[in-house]
Amino acid sequence: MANLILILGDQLTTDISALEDADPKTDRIVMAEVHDEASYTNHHKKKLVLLFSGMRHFAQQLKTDGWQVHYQRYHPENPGQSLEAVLAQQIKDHGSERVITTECGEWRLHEQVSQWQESLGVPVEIRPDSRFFATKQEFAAWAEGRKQLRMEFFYREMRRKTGLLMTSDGQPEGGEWNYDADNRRKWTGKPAAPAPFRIAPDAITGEVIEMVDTHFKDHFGTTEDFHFAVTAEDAGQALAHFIDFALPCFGDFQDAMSDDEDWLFHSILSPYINCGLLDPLTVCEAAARAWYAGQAPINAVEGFIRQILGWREFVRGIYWMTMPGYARENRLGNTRDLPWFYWTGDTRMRCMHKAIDATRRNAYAHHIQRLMVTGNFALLAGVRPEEICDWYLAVYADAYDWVELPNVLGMVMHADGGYLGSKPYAASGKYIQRQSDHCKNCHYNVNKSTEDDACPFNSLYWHFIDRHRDDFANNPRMGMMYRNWDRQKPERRAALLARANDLLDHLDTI
Ligand code: FAD
Ligand code: DLZ
Repeated sequence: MANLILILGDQLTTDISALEDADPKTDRIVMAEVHDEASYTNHHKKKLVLLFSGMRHFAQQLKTDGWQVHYQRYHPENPGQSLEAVLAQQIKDHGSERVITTECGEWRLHEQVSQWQESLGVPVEIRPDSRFFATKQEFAAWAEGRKQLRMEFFYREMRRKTGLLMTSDGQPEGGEWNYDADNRRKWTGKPAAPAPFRIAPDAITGEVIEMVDTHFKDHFGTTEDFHFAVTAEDAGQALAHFIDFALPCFGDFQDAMSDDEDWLFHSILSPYINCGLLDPLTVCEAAARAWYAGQAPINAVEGFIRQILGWREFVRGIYWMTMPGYARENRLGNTRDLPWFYWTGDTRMRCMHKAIDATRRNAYAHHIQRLMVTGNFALLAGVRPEEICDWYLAVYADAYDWVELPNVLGMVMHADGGYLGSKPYAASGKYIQRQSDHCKNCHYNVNKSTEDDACPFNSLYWHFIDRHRDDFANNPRMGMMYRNWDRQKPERRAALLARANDLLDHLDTI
């Protein structure tokens, strides 16, 4: 039977389930750069380059391996500007009898693919995505009957299932499941942070950069200094670079931020893992090997593996269990628009400027910048979840709805009523001061709260606490905050709320 096998831009691996049992003699692989996928959000230019160049390299590899590949390069005048249109034309041209694909990662596209059997007039087989540790069904079975879901318990299941960092008698290596308490050090410049892995653009990437600069010039960010890997081989080198140079300090400085360093000791592997260039098990095994070989401490290796085996799987499970309703959640009733400086970085708040500027240049910011700076600010300011989710989906090279949405709507905005996290990660400027050196270079004074030059995070924090008393006062993890707030003198509380209200009225100019 002659099949069309559709491989999406974030499925760049020969281990993808759509290729299982495929026959290079009769089956035809389809890959297409299309306007619909390239423009459903304002994708960062570097993400477009990564995916289009990654797709072109992967298609070339498939052809070299003997596959028949139909590859459509992007052009605004191509007749097929959606995946469905490209498939329809291929079916017409080749009389293909069936379409095979691996389930996609976004509800938006999933809904379309589910209609294809009818619209294309041939059977469409949608196979599970086997690149995850837990199937959707396994996660749903684990979650069933639980009122709140906690990553830690799911993570332990995944440790037991995979045997990662487990002793032969089923105990966690080192005696503890979680070494997070050791992972909160501030970074003061020593040890020096390693430069991130870089690879110079080859001719294919060069062509893609030119194309993106021509046809996607209004998209966020820049293609300048593009240095991501675009092949599995080079992504493997990026993994080796991380294990050798950054993993040993990953744990210690996992929650640190710096005015001078964009990347610190993070792996910068999410863009590759999410588009298929790296396999999550390979990544976790490489980290575990470093611990067994004495090259990295347990707090670093466990902390790193937990992010992939725990958080990444956990948010994916939640996404598929709760969509499409999850995307509409707004349990804190936020109504504010996203301040314009999220797109420009043009704000006097040093930490915000630094995080947004790095995002614009690199299509990357590390977890603490996303969670405790840009995320924390949106939470405190009461930005509508839909708007802040759209921003996060657009600006990062690793962003796909399945991973971005639960992180933003659940973890950051607490818009799901605490289904994903037991308490909001709301924090004042003190947290940012403790974890970074931004405050010493800031226009605002982190030690002030009510004055004109006071750090905006301080009064906005108390405004958040005050306006959400009904939501959080009975939360055992928030009780102390309410006691602290209630202990303050009425004049002090009034001054804090006045300062916050003034900031909220002038968000675009702070
Ligand atoms: P490292 O710090 O080196 O972590 C190692 C790996 O763990 C990452 O590569 C990633 O695969 C995984 N990981 C870590 N934390 C998470 C998490 N919370 N959820 C899922 N995987 C995780 N991650 C994305 O891949 N895509 C997104 O669109 C995305 N949006 C986010 C939005 C917000 C508001 C927040 C708070 C987090 C978001 N994350 C997202 C999670 C995390 O910030 C990124 O995975 C991480 O910063 C990627 O950089 P890294 O590869 O250097 O990660
Ligand atoms: C993100 C993306 C972009 C920008 N472009 C394409 C594309 O042109 N062709 C394609 O097959 N896939 C692309 N992708 C990835 C898809 O949007 C992705 O598969 C879905 O968002 C589901 O995760």
